[in-house]
Amino acid sequence: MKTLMTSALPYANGPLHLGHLAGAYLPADIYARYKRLMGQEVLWVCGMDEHGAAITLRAKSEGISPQEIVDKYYALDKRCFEELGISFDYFHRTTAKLHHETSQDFFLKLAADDQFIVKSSEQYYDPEYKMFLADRYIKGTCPNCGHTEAFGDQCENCGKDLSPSELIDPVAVLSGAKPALKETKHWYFRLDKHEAWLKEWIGEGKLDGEQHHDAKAWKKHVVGQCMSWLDGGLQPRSITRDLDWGIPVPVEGAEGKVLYVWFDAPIGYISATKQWAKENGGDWEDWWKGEDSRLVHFIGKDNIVFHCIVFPSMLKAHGKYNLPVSVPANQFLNFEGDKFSKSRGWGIDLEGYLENFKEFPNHVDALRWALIRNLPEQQDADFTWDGFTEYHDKDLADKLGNFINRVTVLTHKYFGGSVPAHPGGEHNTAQTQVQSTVSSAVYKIGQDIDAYRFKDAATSFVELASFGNTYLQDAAPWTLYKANPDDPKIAETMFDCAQIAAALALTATPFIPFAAEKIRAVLNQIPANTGEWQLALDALANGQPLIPAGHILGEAGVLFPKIIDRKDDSRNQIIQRERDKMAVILAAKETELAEAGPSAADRPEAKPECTFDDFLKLDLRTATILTAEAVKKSSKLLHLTVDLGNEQRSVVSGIAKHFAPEEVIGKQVVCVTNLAPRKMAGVLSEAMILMAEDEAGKLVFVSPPEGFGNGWVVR
Ligand code: B3M
Ligand code: ZN
Repeated sequence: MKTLMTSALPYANGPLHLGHLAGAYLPADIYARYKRLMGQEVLWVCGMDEHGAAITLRAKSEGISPQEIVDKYYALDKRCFEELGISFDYFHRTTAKLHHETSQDFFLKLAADDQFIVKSSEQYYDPEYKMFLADRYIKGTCPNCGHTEAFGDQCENCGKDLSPSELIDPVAVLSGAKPALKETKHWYFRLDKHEAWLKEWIGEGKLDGEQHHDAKAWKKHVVGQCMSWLDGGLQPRSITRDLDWGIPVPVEGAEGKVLYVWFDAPIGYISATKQWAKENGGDWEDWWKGEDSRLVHFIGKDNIVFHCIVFPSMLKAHGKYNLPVSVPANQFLNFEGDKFSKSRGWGIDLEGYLENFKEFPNHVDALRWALIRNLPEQQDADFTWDGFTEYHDKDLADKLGNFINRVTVLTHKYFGGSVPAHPGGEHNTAQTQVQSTVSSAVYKIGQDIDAYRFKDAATSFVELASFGNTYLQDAAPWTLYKANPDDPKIAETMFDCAQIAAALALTATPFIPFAAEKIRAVLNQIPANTGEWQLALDALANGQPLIPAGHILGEAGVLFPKIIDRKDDSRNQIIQRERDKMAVILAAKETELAEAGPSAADRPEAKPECTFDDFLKLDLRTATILTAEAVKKSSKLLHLTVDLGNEQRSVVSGIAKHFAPEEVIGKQVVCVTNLAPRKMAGVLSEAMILMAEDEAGKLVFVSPPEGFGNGWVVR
């Protein structure tokens, strides 16, 4: 079985940041590298998404042509991906002639099969620019959440899929004019005709009555988003736009119209495969239609519907194409507690990281590793420079690098660098604890990667490195050597450690490919080859060593110089410069907030109306905090005892980031006393203290004025 992999085509309208890497590219790279090491056939295609209103808007704002924009970002993204070790088999672009032809042919086939309806409708038109207002050319208030800067195709605040006509108080982005409504016609893909089979395919993994994939193996948030879309009912979907940048609609009567970017972009996966086949003598159709080929889409969560509902419907409507067996969409990565924001300079883009960290040892692997250890696989995650430092120093320097270095140094010291024979003979390793630990670790890391559980795979990798360090420390060959340099236990220990080191060097490759090559060099091994992981599994299963006795190791060295290093602060200074940039932005934001004062827009959204009876259900009473202490397993919680007049209660409150325990003792508060008791971080909470949150997110007590007694009812 071979695997055709795709990663979401990045829009060519701006730089990529760490969040993009953690979403559709780094997970896919781990997967592709592993599959190749297992000797399994993989083709991984991607490319630039170079059409769409967002690009023409960017071109207008930079005063250059759309082609110049896409050329700029194609070159930038391609270079950044290469430097970061993102090992696509082909990186195409949707302005390529072959893509235009492929998309137009796809359109014509669907048109011939009556998969479209042509409808005229009134659309917003900019009287000044004399153009219809598609998607990003129009902004207005989101009908769903009230966000005043929602686009004509999506509200970036609540993520709702919109059409321009749904916007409240629409405004033309370019001219600022109030748009007029004008008649125009568009081609609509009959997505509604696909609702029934999609429900069965997404919900049960079945296609035309056959089991197509394991629906339970799909991520819950992917299935959830699709099912809520499907439950809302599918409508015919407009797939043409009145724009002058894009792929011309290849039929009579469509002058001045182009294919909607989300119609042609996924076809970009097909044209990329075609281009690869053209240049490498492959059979593109076999990858897309062959029975022995499986399709996997790697994306971020904002692209789920397009990859699980719209594109599969297009493929099914066209006929004979395989549908994806998995779409392991990641959630979002935030940066230091907030969303990445180019406009606010919050975050770091790939180009910026590669430039600012180029003096940092192993800068690419350090970033890859920090992202992998904190991937937003099931829920959003937060990248922090503290986390970056900790993952690098604890995992890579202290555990991995330290172990490889010690094994090499000691093998040179006791055996002249030659891996000693295991006293019980090489086949003896089949029964040793080390052999079974290494074997199950190499297998588990692979199984986790195969199941898109990359964080678990990385954790198992770290556990193997920790096992190596513990095994070496417990064996203490340096003590044995002092007592008796010929103690066979020394040879056994160093032979076993060489096996653990070899397993680490091999299994590091999908995660930190450049450092893995360096580790292999220290072990005097060439970079891991296609199929080598499978060969390692076979060897381990047969009790064969990964590194045979007599193998001469290379020279030891410090593979990962630590960031927090008393003698050399240079690496930490590189990070400190990034922290300083953040501090400037945060200070500017606080000044802006202070000057602007509280604005209605900052207020959290009002909750839905409730009845007076709802309110009467709450039992609110005054109380005094008697004791307060931190909760061991949490940085956010304090454990309090409150006096309610006729009784005392244990309360757990999320205020530890705002108040020290000693600050709150004696405070008079208002409590909700009839919530069901529950445990938080293992501590029982029998009431809740009312707090208010100011614009900057600071908590303050909702306290009665002086002189209140405890247990007085608040109504
Ligand atoms: N460029 C959207 C995005 O970057 C789009 C992905 C296309 S994949 C076919 O989020
Ligand atoms: Zn919204």
